[in-house]
Amino acid sequence: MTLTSPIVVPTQAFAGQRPGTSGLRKKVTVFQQPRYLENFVQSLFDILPEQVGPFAGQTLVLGGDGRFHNRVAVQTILRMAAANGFGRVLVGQGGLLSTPAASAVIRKRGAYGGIILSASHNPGGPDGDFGIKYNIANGGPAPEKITEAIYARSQTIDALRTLEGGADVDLGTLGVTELAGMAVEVIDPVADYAELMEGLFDFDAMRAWFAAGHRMRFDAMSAICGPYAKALLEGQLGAPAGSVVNGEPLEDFGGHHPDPNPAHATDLIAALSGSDAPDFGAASDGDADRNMVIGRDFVVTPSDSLAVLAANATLVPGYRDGLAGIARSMPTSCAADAVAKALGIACYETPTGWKFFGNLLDAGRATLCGEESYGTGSNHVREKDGLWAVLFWLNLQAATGQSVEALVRAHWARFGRHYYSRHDWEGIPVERADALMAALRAGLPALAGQTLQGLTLTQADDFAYTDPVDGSVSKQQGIRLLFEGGSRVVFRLSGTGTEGATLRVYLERYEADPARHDLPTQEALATLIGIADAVAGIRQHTGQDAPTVIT
Ligand code: VG1
Ligand code: CO
Repeated sequence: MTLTSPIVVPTQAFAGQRPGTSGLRKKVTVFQQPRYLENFVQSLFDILPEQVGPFAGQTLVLGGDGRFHNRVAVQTILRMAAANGFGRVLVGQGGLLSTPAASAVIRKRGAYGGIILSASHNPGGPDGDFGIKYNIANGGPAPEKITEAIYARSQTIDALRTLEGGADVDLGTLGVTELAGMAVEVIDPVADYAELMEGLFDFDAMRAWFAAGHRMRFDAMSAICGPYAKALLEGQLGAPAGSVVNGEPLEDFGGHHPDPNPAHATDLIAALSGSDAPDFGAASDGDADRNMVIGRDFVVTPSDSLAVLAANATLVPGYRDGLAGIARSMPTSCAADAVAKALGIACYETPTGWKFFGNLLDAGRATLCGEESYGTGSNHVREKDGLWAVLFWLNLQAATGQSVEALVRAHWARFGRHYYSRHDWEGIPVERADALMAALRAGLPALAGQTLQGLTLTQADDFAYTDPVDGSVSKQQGIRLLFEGGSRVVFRLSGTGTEGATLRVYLERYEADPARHDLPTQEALATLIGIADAVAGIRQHTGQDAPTVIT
């Protein structure tokens, strides 16, 4: 038997280990460099005692979305956690945990925090992306103060603590083993999460809905939601076997982009078209925190989804008593604001990224949260939650007997429609993208009060957010052009990509008149699309003719 003993290994800093919108994401090949992952993890362990408090003897949750490099990384982190003095690691069987399940486990087990291995919606495989993020004791993504401290430490780090000798920990069998004095508990990745869902939704009503012959197709995109969706939809709710497709997690997601939107989930869109299609379609992303929901021949925007869930929340047992408030990221449409106003509750506007919702949820100010990027969630965890949103929609259909399309159309008739689209310009050389944003920023003062293509600008600014709970300030979170009548154009650069820069252009127009609720979205937004290009000079700066992805 080889002895396993703690060692200190010298190391050198790597440039660029700054977490973005959601953790540190790089190419797998970058993470495969010796000590790259180790440096980041040690930087995290180095700053935690001062930023959060001592962790000696405490519990860490660990798991990932199963993408390529997950298995290697889990073993590395187990050794480092033991060498750094954690008392116990709860790790999902096979090293797997979806992002929302990790959040649920951290909260339920009272863990000190958790490490989630995922690059979420980014492609995987040996040439794809890998990622790591840290979640705090509330189950949510570490706030900027912590991510910035990790980054700062990563730039001065010179030594790592790990173990030498010994074999890999067996993660295939549930139960507890020991690693250099630390307990490693392999847990069922689905159990805690499934129990939480049962407490929120009317499972009997949903069972009856399926028993009555309704059909759904859930596309797990060969990512981590498969086991969760199968256990809940097919296992507990009685959806016919085969309702969950692409339900086996694959290390390379079958070569696809595990990004649930109409541009990447084309199979699902096709399968939901025609009179013989299932009643309900849904998909989730690499780490199962995003969702797309669609009806038969009917796509729902994530912004509308948040608003519909909020407006109907009291039909669902877990939200029967109503909502404390709603929070949405700034680029997300104002559909949720209209609902909040009608309900007489607050609606918060935060920067992009789930980490900004944590304080509002902890303080009991918001109950539901959402982002335009196919992310929806509530105070049940501190992450967005793909399957939760799907169950919510199922519960609404079961409770009302109405189709997805009928629910959304009734919503528009009551609140008006917020036409919405996001145009992504990917693969822009970083200097060019930076130049575009700098020019936009510089041009802001001259814009206010102008009339552009017939629309009057009421405000043009760079969004800054002051957290109402802890007072922390986040600046330069996106350039906004706000027009009379509620139209908006927002520009920001992505913080999750690993190649060049991605410009995201968010477009929104409000339409109260039901007679005009059936326009094709891009047509409804044509004027704003023209304004966006004219003001930002997108084609000129990028040298590209058209956005690469439109959702
Ligand atoms: C994108 C989305 C953002 C989301 C983030 C993480 O960030 O726009 O809304 O919170 O991804 O989602 P960015 O910086 O690329 O625009 V996930 O499911 O990839 O963790
Ligand atoms: Co995700």
